[in-house]
Amino acid sequence: MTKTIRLTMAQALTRFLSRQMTEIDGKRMPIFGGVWAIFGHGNVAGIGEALYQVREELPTFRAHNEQAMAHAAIAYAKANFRRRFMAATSSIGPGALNMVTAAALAHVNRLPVLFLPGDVFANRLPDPVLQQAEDFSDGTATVNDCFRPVSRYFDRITRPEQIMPALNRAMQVLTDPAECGPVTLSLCQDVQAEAYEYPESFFAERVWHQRRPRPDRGELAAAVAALKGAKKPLVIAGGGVLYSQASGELAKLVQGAGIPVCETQGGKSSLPDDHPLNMAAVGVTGTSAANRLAEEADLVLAVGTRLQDFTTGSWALFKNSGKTIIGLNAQVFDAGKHWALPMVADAAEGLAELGAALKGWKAPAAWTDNAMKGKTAWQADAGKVTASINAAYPSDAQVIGAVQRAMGSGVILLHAAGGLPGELHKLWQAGAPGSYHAEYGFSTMGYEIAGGLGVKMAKPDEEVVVMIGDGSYLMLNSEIATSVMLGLKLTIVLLDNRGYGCINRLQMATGGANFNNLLKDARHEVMPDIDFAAHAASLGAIAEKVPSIAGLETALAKAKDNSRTTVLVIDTDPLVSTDAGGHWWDVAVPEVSVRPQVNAARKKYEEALGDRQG
Ligand SMILES: Cc1ncc(C[n+]2csc(CCOP(=O)(O)OP(=O)(O)O)c2C)c(N)n1
Ligand SMILES: [Mg+2]
Repeated sequence: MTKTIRLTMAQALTRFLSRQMTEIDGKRMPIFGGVWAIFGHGNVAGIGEALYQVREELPTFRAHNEQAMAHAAIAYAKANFRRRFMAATSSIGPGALNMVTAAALAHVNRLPVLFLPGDVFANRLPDPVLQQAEDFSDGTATVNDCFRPVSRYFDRITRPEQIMPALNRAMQVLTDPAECGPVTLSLCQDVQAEAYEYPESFFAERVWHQRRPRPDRGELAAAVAALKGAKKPLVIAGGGVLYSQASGELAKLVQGAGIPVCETQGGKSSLPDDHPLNMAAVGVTGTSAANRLAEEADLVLAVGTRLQDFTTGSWALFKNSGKTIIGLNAQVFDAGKHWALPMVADAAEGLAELGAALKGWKAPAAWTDNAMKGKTAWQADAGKVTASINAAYPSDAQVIGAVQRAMGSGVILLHAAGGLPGELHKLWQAGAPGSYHAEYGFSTMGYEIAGGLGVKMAKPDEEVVVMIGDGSYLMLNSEIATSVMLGLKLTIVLLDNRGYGCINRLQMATGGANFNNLLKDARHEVMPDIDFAAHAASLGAIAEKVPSIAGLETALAKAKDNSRTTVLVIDTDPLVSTDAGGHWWDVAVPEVSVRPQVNAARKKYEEALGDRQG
């Protein structure tokens, strides 16, 4: 006889989650770091009661906004290189839909997170329940169907026993390096509370290990042959290098073969900034050191990257028409992009096998030497734009310089949207793998503060520095209060340029009038003058507006000793960004317009389109 235990579906679910383990550096620990929850009628009695039962093994955290709590969960997984993750549960309707943007963020960035939104009654008897959207023709449709296109696996739980195969599948997706992404189990409210005789074996402790697929022999041989024939090879390191913790193998391969490396936003910190072969950022927000090599490269070894438009300059960057791209990626969809020679494998395994096969082979010394010269030239350019000045409105780059001087490279630096991603990608000198945390797959305004909180939960002993614009701050800042409540300190540097500076600059570059981006250019009766320091202080942070770059450095040095989240606000110039480095990006300009500036921008745009490789 199978031994069973009578539990509600929600109790079975939380008990199961609390028993899933992993091993990191030989230490066994729960794979779920906890559950973020905001309760409503759709989950308080079911999941809420069940989370209380396991609160010691599987802690529950309360947030102020469902999107933000999901951001924290996702950042936690990213900071853990996808080895550990979290769940996020909401009520039905608005609470659930607040998580959909975060689901898309995790989907784009290939990050594991378990969404547990409440759903309408499976028995339909109370319909329409509070917050139910009614479809006149489809009785099975609920708002939670919005999770389908942004989940790697979606299921609606309409019977209590169904949770068993669903959780089996969920764990496969969350722990697989290729499939990895958000899982949504939509939990009908009545079913959460329904009991079933679950087999005890379902709750046995399971240990999940990271799968590291090795390359196919044929694909490996083709990649080695292509590399050996290369005169101008270049590696692009993407986020997959970090998730695979392949930095050591990457360094070994490129040092052995003299191949320069450049990094995507997701891959930055794969090698430390001061590694002589690290040309740093590539693409639209790239360094001159990386981009001039990308233009000439005859072989591009793309490791663990989605090759998004910011990396490829909308496919106008790699100008060598005879080039070969090798796609080393755990996911076949990415490995074969743009007619690349696919090499489907874990990054560390793939790099190790390439390194072994290439032993003794070296790229022409002139190519490697030329790369290192370019790096020295770039460092001189970067030093100029990040140097300290005494101006009322410093640039983002000058603020970055101040943060770097005050905090060094030993912190975890986090950002997501606005002008900062471009500036930081070029200019931040990253240290250890994972010390640069960019959410630039979805570039979600409002990721920053909650994301910082998730990173701090994953790495409580590290100093987490969040850099954020005024626009992003105003969109989602509530988890400052949560960070104070949980005693998890963040250092937040808020750059106030009084509006959406980067989009205003993009508007001007595409011939547009200054319109609806900076606060001064938006329809208003009263010009806003927002006191960000007072706002942050009201949420419990230590907050200060600093008068200058020097003032920021002093305040940052002081903030190191603060035990509470600290927000430092500095006024900045909305019109300046770093010209050095960089590459064209495809932003469609109108074909006809009454504005001559738009027509002129269109002409330039059409010329640039001619550079795009097929
Ligand atoms: C949720 C979301 N809405 C809109 C955008 C488009 N967008 C990208 S940056 C930006 C402005 C950001 O303003 P701020 O945070 O002040 O940074 P700044 O551009 O001034 O550096 C906007 C609207 C986005 N990335 N995310
Ligand atoms: Mg701004």
